[in-house]
Amino acid sequence: MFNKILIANRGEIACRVIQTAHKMGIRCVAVHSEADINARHVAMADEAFLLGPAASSESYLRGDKIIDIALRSGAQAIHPGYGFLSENTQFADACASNGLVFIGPPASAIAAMGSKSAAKTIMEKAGVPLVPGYHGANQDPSQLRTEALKCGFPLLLKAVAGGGGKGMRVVNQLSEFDDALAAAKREASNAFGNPDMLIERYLLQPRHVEIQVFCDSHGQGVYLAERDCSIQRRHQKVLEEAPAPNLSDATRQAMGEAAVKAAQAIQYVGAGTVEFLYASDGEFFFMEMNTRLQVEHPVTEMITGQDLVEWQLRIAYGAPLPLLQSQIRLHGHAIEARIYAEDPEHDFLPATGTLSYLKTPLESRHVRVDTGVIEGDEVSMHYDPMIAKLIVWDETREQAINRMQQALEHYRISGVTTNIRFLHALVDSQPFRQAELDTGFIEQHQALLSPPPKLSQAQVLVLAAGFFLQAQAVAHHASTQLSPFAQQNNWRLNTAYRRILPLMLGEQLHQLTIVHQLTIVHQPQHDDIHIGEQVYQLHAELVGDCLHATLDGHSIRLHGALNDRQLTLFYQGESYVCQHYQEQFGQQDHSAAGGLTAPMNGAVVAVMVAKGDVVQAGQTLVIMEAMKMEHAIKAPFDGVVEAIYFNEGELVADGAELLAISATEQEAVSL
Ligand code: MV4
Repeated sequence: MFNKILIANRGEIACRVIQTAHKMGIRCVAVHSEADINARHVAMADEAFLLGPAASSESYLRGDKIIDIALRSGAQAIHPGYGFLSENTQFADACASNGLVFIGPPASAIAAMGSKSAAKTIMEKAGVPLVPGYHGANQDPSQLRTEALKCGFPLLLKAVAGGGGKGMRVVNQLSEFDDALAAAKREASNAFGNPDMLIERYLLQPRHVEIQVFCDSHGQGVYLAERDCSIQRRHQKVLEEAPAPNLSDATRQAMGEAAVKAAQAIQYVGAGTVEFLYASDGEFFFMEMNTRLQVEHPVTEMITGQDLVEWQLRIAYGAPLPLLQSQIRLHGHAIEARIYAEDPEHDFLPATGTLSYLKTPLESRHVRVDTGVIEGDEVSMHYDPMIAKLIVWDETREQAINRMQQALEHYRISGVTTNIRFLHALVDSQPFRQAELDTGFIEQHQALLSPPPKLSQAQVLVLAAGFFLQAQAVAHHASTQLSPFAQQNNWRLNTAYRRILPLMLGEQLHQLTIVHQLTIVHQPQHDDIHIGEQVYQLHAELVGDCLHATLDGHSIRLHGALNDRQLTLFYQGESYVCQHYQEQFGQQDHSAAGGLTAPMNGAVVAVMVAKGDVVQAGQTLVIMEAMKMEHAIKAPFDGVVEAIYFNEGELVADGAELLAISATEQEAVSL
């Protein structure tokens, strides 16, 4: 076996490969960009080399540098992971010509799947079922029109050079054909530099079912069942599961055998995935072949009990397949959810930020977390926004779904917006539970996937107040427990005291009044929390970062992450962010300098004084707003307002002088 390999990737897949390599006693060389110097994959590896700046084009895509590092470090093979260089024929060739093993298929097999029409021709010859249509070389518009008529409508125009959903166009009737063809060709020319099209009958509501195949360098091939990856959003997979629900053993076998034939038709070696469209009537058709290990491989591992990275390494070393087809058994059901840094409420825009709080569910034989990040890491815009893959396994699909829900509830992230709530709604939806899967699922069930929040605004505020108070009490206790004054509450028995807690939730500021009811005999101590006219009775205790709360007789447990004045509450797969609002007291250094300047870019929302007014130190002069937060600008000393430079509603720049006051008497000395 190899004794040292280089992993030409980052993130969770690099970590995943290192884990298996170490299990097999293989040393690992990591490569990384400047941005990833402290990344988990670098820490896990035995040694690591800097590639270059954060941009992939200057780091993880630099095949030349990577080969150089492999040679220098004495690595015998390169694992490309997925993405980046994993399906790059030049890189695979360059490895070979430098005496390095590319842990993947031969370059010729990658190339054979590069063109859709060439791939279809190969598959047709190998007897793999294809969607009826045309994939010939004759691209004459009149020829294509004739083929369209033969195919029937609706049909799909696909760019020969396309893939992953790019360069496709549905044509519903003949009258639309000429225009659609011209437009599709233009698009394909621009996107891929190749205008060629193929024509396929357009399948309605198909499922995406893919077969995991492995071939060794001795001509043997096996399939390791299938994955249903129908739950996608704009051709991005969101949930994957194995086995595919409601797929008969006969179909599994037929699809598996077709997939192995497909792989063998291109002299495949290593891990590959053959994707099929699975029609509602049970027919299946070859879609494309991915010549790499895929993101969703863990669900296959969970139901087969096999380590697919180990299979890759053994096969790359020249060993035969670890198992015969007859030895591959399936057990139970696995589901993977991809946790992305994105905002489902804003069109799934990628999110960035610092993972200031990151807690993962406990791992077991039921729960697996594949990730490349740790608490404190930055999610930047340079790389894929996937934070982690959460994989669950259980005996039945229904139990696996329950596991997934629970595991998602135990995945807590703050600092970066994620799709966890969306995933939770997805796995909990009736149509998903009933396995009504097709590639249009997410679009079709949008309403179900953004359900109303489980906690009302008032509940969130009260629970947040409880968290803030308890966190403060814990901090206070820690600092005073040795002091005789720690016992002071005893002589305040049977009294109550109140405080005001201003909380920002969303864009709204709420003034909560908290009346602390001290111990009354036989009644636990609690707080009366007033929000407007309403009063809520809360008893709360903080255990670590878990709040045990009883709110009006309902006991609730929820976790919180306190970061400075910002609190994220986690409840049943949802998170709520609120802010302990604090007026910005004229920014100390500003008042020390007597400067009455804007502390940030913002708007003047209120001018509280007029020219000539006598003001006292600490009096609010102007209220500004920035980032939806109000800031009070206060008088640094007693004085008289000499001039006001801005009116209400005006925008001001950071540092702009807002008004001038002259100090009374000797206070002026401090200026
Ligand atoms: C299709 C199809 C329906 N009929 N081909 C999209 C990605 C590309 N690899 C193939 N795709 C499709 N091809 C025919 N003849 C529907 C899709 C499709 C799809 C396929 C798999 C997963 C998600 C999808 C989402 C939209 C469309």
